Order: sequence, then C-alpha cells, then structure tokens
Amino acid sequence: MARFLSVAAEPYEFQFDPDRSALLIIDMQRDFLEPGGFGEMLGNDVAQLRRTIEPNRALLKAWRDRGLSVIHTREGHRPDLSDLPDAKKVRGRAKTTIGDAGPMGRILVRGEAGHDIIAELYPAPGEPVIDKPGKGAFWATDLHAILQHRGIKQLVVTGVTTEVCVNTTVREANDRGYDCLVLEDCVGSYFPEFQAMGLKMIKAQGGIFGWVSNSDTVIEALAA
Ligand code: TIU
Repeated sequence: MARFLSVAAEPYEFQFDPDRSALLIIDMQRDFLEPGGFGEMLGNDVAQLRRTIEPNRALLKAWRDRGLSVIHTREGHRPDLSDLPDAKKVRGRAKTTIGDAGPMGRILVRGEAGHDIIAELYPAPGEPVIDKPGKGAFWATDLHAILQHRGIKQLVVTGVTTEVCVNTTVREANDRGYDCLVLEDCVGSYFPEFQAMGLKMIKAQGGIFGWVSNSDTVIEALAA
C-alpha cells in the first residue's frame, strides 16, 4: 500500500511515495567537479559545485539504506563522436572542446576518466547509469522507459549544474508527468546568480516545474 511522506518544500509541501520515487543524480562527473578537470580548465570555480558533494553523499546513503531507487546520469559522447552535433562541438569557440584531449582524458567522452562519476557518489551495482548526449536526461536516452518499468512517478533531483542539466531535466520530466523535488544544497552552479534563479524558476508560479527543498528535510522524512 502506498505510504506517502510529506516534506516541507516551496511553494508548498511535497508529498511522495518513496516506493514510486527515484533519486536522480545528474552529472556528478569528475570533469565538472574536480580541480584540474574540464570545468576548471574553462575558468570555472569548481568549489561552487563541490559544496554539493557532502549533502549528496548523506542523502544517497539515506536513500540506499531505505532500499529505494537511485539513478545516475553522465553527460558524454561515443568515442567516435557520432552522437555529437557539430553545433555542440563548436559552441564557445574554445581551443579545446568536447572530444579533444583534456586534463583527464578526452573531454566528455564515454570511458574516459574525466567522464566518470566522482568516487564519493560512485554508482552501486544495480543502480542504472544513464549516458546522455544532451543536457536533458530524457532526450536520446532510455530513462523514461526505465522509470516506467519501475512504476516511478516522482523524482528527487540533485546534481550539476542547476541552470543547465538539472533545469533541462526537470523541465523534460515535468512534461512527461513526473513530479520533481529539487534539493537546493545538492544542486550546484558555477554561477551563484544562476543557482538562485535556477531554483526560483522551478518553484515559481505555484511550482510550475516542481518543488524545492533541502537534503536534511528529506533525510528526516525518510528516517521518520
Ligand atoms: N551537466 C551540465 O550541466 N553540463 C554543462 O555543460 N553544464 C554547464 O554549466 N556548462
């Protein structure tokens, strides 16, 4: 029988059935988060993302301890780059771009060290890892099919970056009929103003794309 938990959130409380919910952790990859990776090479402050590691670790432990569904995503491309649109390859006019040799292997290429998930949040056996070529986790992946097979209706979304892959994924999920709860301490942006606005856009207009809360609130609800 469904047992709904209620967590304080904005714009109003989020009620979810843990057995029909998944923790969706977006792109916590070495190239985005680690000093010396692609993100830092582009001039970004990785500390803005690294503050999400500990809250995600605690949440992931609580979620796993309850035996609930966890799904991880990684942004990246096939080694032959056949799934990399030219528009994405050349965008930014940087000297080094996706597919080129970077500080931790070829940039955002599947199988390379920098493409993998950070050790602190490494997927456990049985936890699906969605390799996505775009910013959204639903486009050109089997995420929707996996969620449907498991009867999942609601998503707790964490990861990086708030305004890019997290926001795109939440919008895609919303249009597919999923409720999304985004945890502000578990999502990060290289840019504080985008962090603030990225969260504000989700919860505006009565929760136009979803709800916003924090990891402590969810962990407490799971423990109750
Ligand atoms: N995962 C993700 O958000 N990919 C990005 O490219 N993010 C940026 O903020 N650039």
